Amino acid sequence: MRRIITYGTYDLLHYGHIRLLQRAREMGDYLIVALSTDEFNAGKGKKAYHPYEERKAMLEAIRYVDLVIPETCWEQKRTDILRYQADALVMGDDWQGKFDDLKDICEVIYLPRTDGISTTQIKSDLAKLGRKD
Ligand code: C2G
Repeated sequence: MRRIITYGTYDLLHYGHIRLLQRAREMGDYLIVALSTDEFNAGKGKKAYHPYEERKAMLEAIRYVDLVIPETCWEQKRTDILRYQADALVMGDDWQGKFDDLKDICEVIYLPRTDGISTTQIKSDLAKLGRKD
């Protein structure tokens, strides 16, 4: 069984996220998503619209996702990969090169991001709508 792992915040879930998860899952037989906790996001200077438990429930409802675990720090990837016996770490290419240090224990694959959509874009578009009302 080829096991894939990926990391992210997955806030305001959108088709860019879904396409990443679908492509990641199709690279193996089992997909683990390490989901940023609210506390970890605070450290990234991000405040998710949906709290962790809601973001986790949404990911668990996606057919491509087999397991959701918490991401509490940047440094846990190596431990996660070994603990969950991940064969590949898959991320969008906005992270190109950032995780190459893990190539000694698994494949590291960066997939093209989906253009034209992001959580930030959604928030800014909605804010504009709010100003028009
Ligand atoms: N993504 C994508 N296309 C988009 C938006 C996001 O392919 N239009 C991908 C990102 O490249 C990432 C995943 O979807 O692989 C989740 O994106 P975010 O929730 O924005 O995650 P991020 O803030 O990048 O956190 O330790 C790594 C971090 O937890 C990653």
